[in-house]
Amino acid sequence: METTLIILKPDAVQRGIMGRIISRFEDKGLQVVGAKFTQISQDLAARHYADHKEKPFYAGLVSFMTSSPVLVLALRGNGAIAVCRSMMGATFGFKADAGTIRGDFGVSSSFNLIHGSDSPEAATRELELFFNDGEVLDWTPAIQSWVYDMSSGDPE
Ligand code: IDP
Ligand code: MG
Repeated sequence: METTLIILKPDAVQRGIMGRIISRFEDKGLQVVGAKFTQISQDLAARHYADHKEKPFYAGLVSFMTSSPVLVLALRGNGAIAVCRSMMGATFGFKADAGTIRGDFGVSSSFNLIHGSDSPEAATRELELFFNDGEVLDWTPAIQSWVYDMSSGDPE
């Protein structure tokens, strides 16, 4: 089981499509194990996007991400990091495939609705940035034994 860090960005919150995006992940079988509605500080945005510091879009990205509240989620499931990336679609809405979140809900290059960790290392780092100890909860969904084959004792 993997846990990934998802951010429903300011445009997703302002456009009122948080619910529809969360429903896609729930429909897939991913489990919400953490959630936080917050406005990201300059410092947190800078730490989160440190790898992009030299990019021409960096200043605009930090300004966008701090401009209005976001919903930060921790999602858990089998292969959750790659599953979420594939459900998100390509970075730019106008290039993202239909059927993906970015492909279905957006057409912009910078307002692209959602962030998702891109590797296990990034997920660990980002979950620690956004969630304090005890804020990511281990709980067993009632439907787990129908989402996964639990006959071996572990989810398959
Ligand atoms: P990702 O979110 O698909 O992983 P990254 O390349 O890691 O894409 O870029 C991080 C974020 O920076 C993107 O989600 C998008 O909001 C923004 N971004 C990336 N490239 C551009 C660009 O060329 N113009 C404007 N914003 C960009
Ligand atoms: Mg990225």
